[in-house]
Amino acid sequence: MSDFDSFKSSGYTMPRPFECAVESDGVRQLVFDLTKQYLIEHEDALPLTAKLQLPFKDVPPPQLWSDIMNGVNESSALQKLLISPAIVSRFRSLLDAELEMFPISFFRAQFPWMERSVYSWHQDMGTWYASRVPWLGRYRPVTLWFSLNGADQENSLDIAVNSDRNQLFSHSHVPDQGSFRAEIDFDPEEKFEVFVPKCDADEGMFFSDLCLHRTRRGPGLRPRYSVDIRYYDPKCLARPDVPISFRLKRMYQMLIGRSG
Ligand SMILES: O=C(O)CCC(=O)C(=O)O
Repeated sequence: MSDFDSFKSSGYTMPRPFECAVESDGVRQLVFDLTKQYLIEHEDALPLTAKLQLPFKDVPPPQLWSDIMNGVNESSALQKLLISPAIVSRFRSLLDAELEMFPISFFRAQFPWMERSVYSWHQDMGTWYASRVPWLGRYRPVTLWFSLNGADQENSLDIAVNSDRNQLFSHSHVPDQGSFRAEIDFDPEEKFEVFVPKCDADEGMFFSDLCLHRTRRGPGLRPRYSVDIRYYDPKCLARPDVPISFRLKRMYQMLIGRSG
């Protein structure tokens, strides 16, 4: 099935490779430079991707996570990856439209022992719908979850298949994360089939802004690095069903000019 057909029918696509190793190596090098002193012993000659798959010797200082997140998210290397032709052209064929980059496109370091890097069930739109930037909730960006060092069934994501039903659930605030918890009164694992992607470095999958998903917390001291890359069609407006309480929260946040 093509990406387009699978996205339309189930709200996500299978992981596939992207030809952007030059750009993603720029990001990998930055991550490696920041983490190398904390990794288990290794040969210098090891390929960069393999270096990023090494576990840490020990739990590194918590500041390391913030340093990587800030260092990479503010880097020109990440910007180059976000606009790499291989990535933009795949968004274009998926959306078949003029595209704009959505301003929320983040590098993520998943350290299994760090609660703040493990996200529970949420829809991406729920994380920005009630933010202080009202225009974000007007569009339907698609997320490309792009892997920098591979992910397997232990440490990737749970994707609730067919959970994109034009319904946005209320989302509540999670300390140190943001509006990342869907307020749902059902267990997505009981209601939906759950797809757990497995991918190599430089592979990625698309999913919709209303698709329920969560982090799978990996084992041990092995980090997982990914980038959420988002583009949207400015002609396609979001019209999901939203509970009145979440609509009111959005109005309130807009009035007081704070994010929720
Ligand atoms: O990479 C992850 O574990 C989850 C990221 C995610 O769901 C998000 O940023 O919306």
